[in-house]
This record gives sequence, structure tokens and C-alpha cells, in this order.
Amino acid sequence: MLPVRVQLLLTAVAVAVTAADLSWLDANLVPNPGFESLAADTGLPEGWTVQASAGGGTAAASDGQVPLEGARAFRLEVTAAGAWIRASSARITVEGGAVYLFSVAFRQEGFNPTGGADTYAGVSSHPAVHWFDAAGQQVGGSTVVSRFPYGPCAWDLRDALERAPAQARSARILVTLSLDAKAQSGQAIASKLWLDAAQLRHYRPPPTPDWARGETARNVDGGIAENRLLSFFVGSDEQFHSRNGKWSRTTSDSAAERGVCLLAPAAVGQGMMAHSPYFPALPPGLYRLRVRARCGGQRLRRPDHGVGRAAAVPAHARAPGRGRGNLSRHRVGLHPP
Ligand SMILES: [Ca+2]
Repeated sequence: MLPVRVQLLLTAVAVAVTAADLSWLDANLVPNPGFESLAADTGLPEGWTVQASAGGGTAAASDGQVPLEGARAFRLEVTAAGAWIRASSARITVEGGAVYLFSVAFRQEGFNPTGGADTYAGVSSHPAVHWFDAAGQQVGGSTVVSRFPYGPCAWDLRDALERAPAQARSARILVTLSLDAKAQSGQAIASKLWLDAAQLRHYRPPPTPDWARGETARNVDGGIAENRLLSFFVGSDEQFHSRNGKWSRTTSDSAAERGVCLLAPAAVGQGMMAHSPYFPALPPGLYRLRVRARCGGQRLRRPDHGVGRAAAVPAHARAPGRGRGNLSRHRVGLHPP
């Protein structure tokens, strides 16, 4: 059997959305999302519980020194090898099969001996959503949101659109900090993690505007005009090739809107090792990415790594949805409101 390759016939269409336009997001479901209210008995944020490894070397506290929003953040600490600590939200009622925006802001200290931004030295931290059925049994967890970096950082944000399993009726948000062992760095690195501005909101995708349905309007490659970005894959630019790795490469394809596409390599395992142009100046907001993908075993007529080799696309090849298998993706990036 020929190896399966995946081609992305990709057109990037994006529009930034301001906070006033968030009709596609329902109210925040997270109780005490900014960690502002404290329980009288523990002094810790109301609606949140803490689990930790036995044997000490962990701490949790409400912190009024460095909040991102309001007056307080939630701080977790680990100081001993093998220690871990986890903050869990109260149970949140959700709708099975629905899509939720999950986000949480974080700040970190410690993590590695050099201050590297993402240098693993045995300390790790990650957010998650756990889904539960009507009987309270866990039926799944988040699959999209990524870990926090293995390094100290100022306030940053992780977010993702997560789909609840069909049988899900409730959810919890969990954030874990762990100091796995001394093996990586030879020392137990005391580390702190602050949390603020958690969100879990029912996401109702806005309708696709007419301007995004047809061929993408030509703009300067990678250019940004005010809040609205109309662009397309700049596959002919060699800076977007990732060399010497299991990453996609650009290639010519007459079915692509602009005559070039990404070709994911065969047999890379789970996931699609594709990449896209970077737009580092994009403001936070909602971006809609239109993607056409084709899976198949046929070899391409001429893989192309060159610069400026994108061919003109015949008019008949420009019809949306052309090619076997099409899919679309919605991606969202938000700052806390
Ligand atoms: Ca806060």
C-alpha cells in the first residue's frame, strides 16, 4: 500500500473580532474564575479544591501581589522532588457534544536552572478539562489545549476549543504543577505557578460571511490591513519550509487556490505535521481558517521547494471544495475579557 500523504489546499482567511462582538461565546461557566472570592475556612479560592502528593513539598495560596486581573491570583508551588499539586474547579454543568472555549492565564517562576523559556528540567505544568457523565464517571478529557512552557514566564494564556463527549453532563477544570524528579537537572527546582482568568464558555460558531466563501481576495502576501486579514498561503516562500524534519513542505498543485499547497510527509504517526505562515503582528481575536485537505497515496507530479514557483491556477480548478475530502477548521485565540 502506498503511504498516505495529506495535502492541504489552504487559504487563510481571517478577521479579528473585538470583545464587543463575542455573540458566539456564551457566559463564562467557571465559578470564581478570577480567584477573587476566598473560602472563610481555608483562605483559598472558593469553588476550587487542591489535591497534592503525600509527603509535603507543595503549597497553595491566594496571592494578592501579582494578579493578572482583579486583586488576586491562585498560586501553586512545588519544592521537593516527586511532589505535585493540582487545582480543580467545582463541577460545571455542560451539554454533551457541545464545543467549549477553554482558557486560563498563567505565570511561572523556577522550572529550570538556566531560566530557559521552555527547557525541561523535571518541572512541568498543564491545564486540562475533564468531562463526566450523569453518574459522575469521567468520560474524557481535553485533547486540544497544550501544556504550559517548561520555564519561567510573565502572564500568558492557553486556550482551546474543546468538544464535550456526547455523554458528558459536567466538567471540571484542572491545572497541575509537578516536580517529577531530579533526574533531568540533578536538582529539585522549587517552582511556582499562578493562575487567573479561567474561562469555559459554550462556543457557537458564527456563520461564515459571504466574503469568506469565494476565492480569497488578493492582498500583499502576509500583509495585514487594520483588523481584517485577507491572505493566502505563501507557499512559494522558502522561509516557511521546515527542513530536515518530519514537517510538511510546499509543493505545486493545480487544484490549490493559489497553485501551491502543503504536503505532509507519510508515516509521521499521529497528527498532521503541517505548518503555516506566521503572522506575528496579528492582534488577539477570532480567526477563521479555511482549509481544504486531500488524503491519498498518489505521488505528486513534481514536488517543488523553489521560491516563486507558484503557478497560475486554471479557472476551473478554483471551485471551492475541489479535491477528494475537504474539511474546515475554526481556530480561536483570545485574551481574557
Ligand atoms: Ca484575579
